[in-house]
Amino acid sequence: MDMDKIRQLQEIIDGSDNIVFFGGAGVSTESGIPDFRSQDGLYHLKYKYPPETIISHTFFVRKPEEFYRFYKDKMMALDAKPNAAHIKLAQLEQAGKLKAVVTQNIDGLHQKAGSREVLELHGSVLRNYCTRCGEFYDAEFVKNAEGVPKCVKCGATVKPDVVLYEEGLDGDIMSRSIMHIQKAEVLIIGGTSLVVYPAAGLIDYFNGKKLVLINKGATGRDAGADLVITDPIGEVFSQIKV
Ligand code: CNA
Repeated sequence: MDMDKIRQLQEIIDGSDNIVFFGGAGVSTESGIPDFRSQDGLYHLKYKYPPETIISHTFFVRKPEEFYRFYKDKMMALDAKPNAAHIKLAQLEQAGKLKAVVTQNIDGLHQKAGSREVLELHGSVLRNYCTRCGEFYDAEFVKNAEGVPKCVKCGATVKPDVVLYEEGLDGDIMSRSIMHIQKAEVLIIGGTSLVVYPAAGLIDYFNGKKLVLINKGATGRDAGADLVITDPIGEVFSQIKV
């Protein structure tokens, strides 16, 4: 690990009480959840259809059995535990230094670690609703259902509160995310390839002092960052003192 860069990150964190974190699937790989674009990510596995196709709205409507086979197997990691990155971010919020976590993740691990202001741009596997009557179902209900989960009240298909390809993002969550990023003094971006839009475009609203990027692979934003760290994000945060 590049300890000089860790020292620089510690200095940036020590010097601000207005930090926002923007993250993606790479934040949870050290919790055992595969991301999309790493070498061992879901996009490199061989399926009958590419993952982008399976987790699209059209596919959900047309082939719900196949959607749920993939989704339950690959995207519902209900036993995963927060790693040092999730935990340290929650502690930074508790210490009054971090104002919000804006995440593309759908795994609920930031909340499990104790973070309170978590803006889930792409929803959460932990919430599911009947497509007809709106009845709420938890993740266990979906995971344990045989095949496609059906509403016990009206019999219609239950859908995860997850933003599938072709679906729009929630306007309120978008505007709250923009508000936090616009007001931030330090923006730490971590574990994201920054290629999924409109989420990745939110970082353009940052107008603060220090931009930090913690990502194993290179991103299109490395050149504009004040500090770029390419070590695993959980290991990086495990070195940070709150
Ligand atoms: P991505 O495109 O798969 O990119 C992940 C990035 O993280 C890559 O650039 C990796 O190099 C990097 N990375 C992987 N592990 C680490 C690590 N330990 N430390 C530092 N960097 C690491 O994922 P994005 O989030 O950018 O793409 C957005 C998609 C992925 C969103 O729609 C998510 O919903 C979706 N997703 C979420 C989860 C989850 O909730 N945990 C899992 C898989 C996919």
